[in-house]
Amino acid sequence: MKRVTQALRQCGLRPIVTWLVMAPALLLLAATAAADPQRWQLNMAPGVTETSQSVYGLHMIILWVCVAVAIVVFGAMAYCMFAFRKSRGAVADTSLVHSTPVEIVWTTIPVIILIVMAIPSTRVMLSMADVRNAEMTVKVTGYQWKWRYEYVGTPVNFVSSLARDSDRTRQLRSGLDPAALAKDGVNTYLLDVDKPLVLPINTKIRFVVTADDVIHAWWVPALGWKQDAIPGFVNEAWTDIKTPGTYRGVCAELCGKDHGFMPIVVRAVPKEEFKQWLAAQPANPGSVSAMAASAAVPTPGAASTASAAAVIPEAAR
Ligand SMILES: [Cu+2]
Repeated sequence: MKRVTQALRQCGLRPIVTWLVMAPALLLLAATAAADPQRWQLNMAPGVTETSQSVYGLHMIILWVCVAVAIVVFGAMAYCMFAFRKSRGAVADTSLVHSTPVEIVWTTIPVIILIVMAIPSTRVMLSMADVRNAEMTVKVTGYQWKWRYEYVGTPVNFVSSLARDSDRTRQLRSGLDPAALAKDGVNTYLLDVDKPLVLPINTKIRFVVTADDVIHAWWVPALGWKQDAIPGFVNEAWTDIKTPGTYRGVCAELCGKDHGFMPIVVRAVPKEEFKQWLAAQPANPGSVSAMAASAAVPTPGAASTASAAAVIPEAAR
């Protein structure tokens, strides 16, 4: 090893080699630092949830399998084209045409590769679908062109729509600069809302997702999944956010003229802060889950008049 380092130093290659070793590590670091997608980002970000990180891991495994397959296949093609070229007097070998052993080999190898890839994929997909043992449930309803969030079992529910400053800026000939809406260096133009969805970290949260008019899709890349919001259907998903922060997403199903103007903002906070936030929210007796909650509270009218603290589910306390 010492001799290798010495040789590298002598020929002046040492800094280059150091950079070659360091660059992937730095890139990985940059990717983990930014949970939301960045401009010119080449790879997926690992996200901030268990699911998003397993999806990222899966994506990397499959990527490297594809790279290995590409190297073998294109390498063999390049070698054959060069080594067996006509100018060297090569004659086409017809023994491989309609050859049963060759057919068997090149069918079996891809099948084995696909089976090997299916094992980790199925594991991740099953875990993504497993909404059992959730500590709280949030109902998400898509509307043209906003989202309603209901903290099931509490009287808290509200509508989250595009932030006023983004809305003003997007108007035709508004003359306003979208770049002026950046917050802490993050561009929030069309990616900000009036009321973000606040969630506790380190909590398994189940989502039930539906829509009230047309099909929408609820998507926050940092959480690692998107879920269709379909009128008349209730789809499920879950998340367990590990890192506090603000994560942004958008509606991911073309839903009408303002499809591009119904962003999603998730603010993940420590459990204690979430409890305080939830307790401070005004009760909204108009919602279905609020009515169910008030029915569950023994003192009549308590849920609709008291603050949300009265019916915060046990898990959120
Ligand atoms: Cu939509």
